[in-house]
Amino acid sequence: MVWSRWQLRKQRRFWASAPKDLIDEGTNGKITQVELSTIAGLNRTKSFPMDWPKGNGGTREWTVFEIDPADGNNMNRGGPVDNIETYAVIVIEAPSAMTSVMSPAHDDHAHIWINGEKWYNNSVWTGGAKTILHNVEVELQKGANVLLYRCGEGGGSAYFNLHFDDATHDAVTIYPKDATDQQSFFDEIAPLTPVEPQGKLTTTWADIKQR
Ligand SMILES: [Ca+2]
Ligand SMILES: [Ca+2]
Repeated sequence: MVWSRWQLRKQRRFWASAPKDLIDEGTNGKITQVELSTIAGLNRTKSFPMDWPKGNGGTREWTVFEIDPADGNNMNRGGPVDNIETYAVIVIEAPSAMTSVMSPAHDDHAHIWINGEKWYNNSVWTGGAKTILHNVEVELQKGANVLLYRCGEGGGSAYFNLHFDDATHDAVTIYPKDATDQQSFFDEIAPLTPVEPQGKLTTTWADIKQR
């Protein structure tokens, strides 16, 4: 699976930062993380860099990056290895509205938004690379669905990944597809039809409780 992503260093651990909107902070209010999980918000990232204060990891503009699903440290890309948060985005082009089963595996606190709605919030490590503990039904709409995956890494391994059920993978096209950088990613999603706005603010569909 290919991801475009930000990797952000934090000064505090994820349990303190999870309630914070680091996209809002990193862009000085230009965009929120909820807005980033929409085509309109994603397109707005063309026009400004992420600009962090000193001691917070510096500027970290996003790029296209393919994670290795078998690598338990696939969040690490040459930056700090602990106390970081990563934001990753994919665009899922669906031929029709569909109910899909989403299966994330991840480190220490994961949040997933689709089309401006929060579908997943789990503060507990799922146990290792490719280890799935939660299969979550999500609604994809006809057109270009945006999925935003935020993952906090507190220590040890630093992992995130997800897959959908086979029927979904057979039906949809996931972007980045052939893109290798920001420009080619925007070029390949430009012809896609955005999903219809849902007309409601973020709702947390599933709050996964500690087992
Ligand atoms: Ca680590
Ligand atoms: Ca960890």
